[in-house]
Amino acid sequence: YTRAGNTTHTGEVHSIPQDEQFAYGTAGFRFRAEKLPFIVYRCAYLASLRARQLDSAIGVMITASHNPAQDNGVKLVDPSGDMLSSQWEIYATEVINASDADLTKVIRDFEKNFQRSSQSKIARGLIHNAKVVCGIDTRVSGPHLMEAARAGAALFNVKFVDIGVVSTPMLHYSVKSFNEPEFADPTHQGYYDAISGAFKKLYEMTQEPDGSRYQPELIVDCANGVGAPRFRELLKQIPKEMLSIELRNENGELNHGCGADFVKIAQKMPANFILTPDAAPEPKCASFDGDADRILYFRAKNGCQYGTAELFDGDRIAVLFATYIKEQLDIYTASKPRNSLKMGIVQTAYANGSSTRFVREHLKIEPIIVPTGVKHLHEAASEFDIGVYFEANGHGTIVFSKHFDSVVRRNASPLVHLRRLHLFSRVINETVGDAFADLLATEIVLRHFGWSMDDWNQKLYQDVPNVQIKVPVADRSIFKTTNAEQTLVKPDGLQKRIDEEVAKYKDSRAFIRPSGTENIVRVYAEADTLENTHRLGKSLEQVVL
Ligand code: NG1
Ligand code: ZN
Repeated sequence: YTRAGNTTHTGEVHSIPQDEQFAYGTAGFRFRAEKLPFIVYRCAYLASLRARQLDSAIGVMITASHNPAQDNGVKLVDPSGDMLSSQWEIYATEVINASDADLTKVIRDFEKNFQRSSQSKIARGLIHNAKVVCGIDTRVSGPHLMEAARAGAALFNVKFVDIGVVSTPMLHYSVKSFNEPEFADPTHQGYYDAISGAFKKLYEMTQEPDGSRYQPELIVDCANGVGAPRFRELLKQIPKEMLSIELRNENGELNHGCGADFVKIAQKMPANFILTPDAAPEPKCASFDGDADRILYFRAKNGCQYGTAELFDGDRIAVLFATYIKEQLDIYTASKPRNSLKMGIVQTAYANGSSTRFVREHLKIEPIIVPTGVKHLHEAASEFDIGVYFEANGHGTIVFSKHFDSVVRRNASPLVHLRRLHLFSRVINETVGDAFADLLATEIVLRHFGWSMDDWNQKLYQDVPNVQIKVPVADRSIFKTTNAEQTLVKPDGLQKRIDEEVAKYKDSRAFIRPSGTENIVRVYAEADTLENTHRLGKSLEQVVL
């Protein structure tokens, strides 16, 4: 697994130039699968080093999420199931970018540094828990990359645990479970039991209000990815009377014409779904992405172009969760004002303007806006006792503080709203956004309020019409932003032109930022009508070109 001898899953050597540079982006390293064997090998080696340094399990997830089937990627997961620490992202970049000739020296320097901190522990026989835990998604290149990871971890003689084909959130959950055995059993079954167990208990405690319009039927688009086999297994734990779910897009081409990213960007019904609401309506649908860390709800949109989907996106799920939590918290705070729990909501600039307004005006919470990338959202959300974070694309979860632990989880309170909060926090996968967990949590809350899709739509807020356009560019690094990516500072003069275009429309908002994962610039625009949104989007596309 060298740059020169980078052997791919097809058995060919796809050698990598000695000076080709790679960066650890918001999604780790992600490219065409041919590039990855030597990258995965070095990443797993680095994971083994970190595992020894912290005497903990460290995760290696091999996936390219919503990208096409030919791609793959790798990212590392820290002991509590969080994303890798920023300092180690820099180390990862350094180790991957070394030439074959320099690698031994780079590695030796690292080992010297890190052994110094872990040496005494090793000497005292205190290294028991160091291991590299590795999972893959359903791509054909996965098993070969798993072997590259195994070889990388072996370099430093650290135990390697292959957990097979899993969703990204399952890998995060397993890593935390290995390090905190009281959290859950570190197996697929352990994850299913923990999440579905909390769901079933909370279901029993949830009373549908009189006149409830909640429907337990749901059709799920699995993006032909890992959600299909793994969610099918999880659902075996949940009685049909509680949730009646039909899975579609289980075995076709990964992310092709389906999946959460497709539905979000195209705002269209995915393949194998009825396209019009007239024929036989499919009232409630949801879509996972390829590695099942994102989820969107949707349905066919009335009175629109054939195939148009009405989205219930990450913002709407976040607001739904926050509304439920606030209801429980308000009852609690009324009785214990001095031991209050603080809830925060974190969004990015892509959040629909109406959702931001709703949070501010109705939930009375000032939303925190951070740059794109789960890492930023997770970090900001961790400042609260209950930190709800979601990207509009459906990646999100809720994180809970130590104070929450002691007030809610460790205190077996007889108060029903606290027990609800406790169980809700266990349905949620607090390590990372999880399509399965978020789906179960959404269904619980809709049932609690007695809401249909119509209710969920009408009782919160109406989305401002919006559009997202991908504009291919030669060099996206010339675009520099500030103000949580909402203002362009480079190239000179562009922001002024954006402002001029935006000023031509009512209720408008727009920004342009370089993608961190693709060689494109993204244009985002909102305006009073869909037509105006498209006009504004098009004119901004011209500004970039
Ligand atoms: P980029 O390509 O930087 O916009 C995309 C998503 C992010 C995040 C990452 C990681 C949008 C607008 N951007 O980032 O939210 O999910 O991929 O996969 O959806
Ligand atoms: Zn994903």
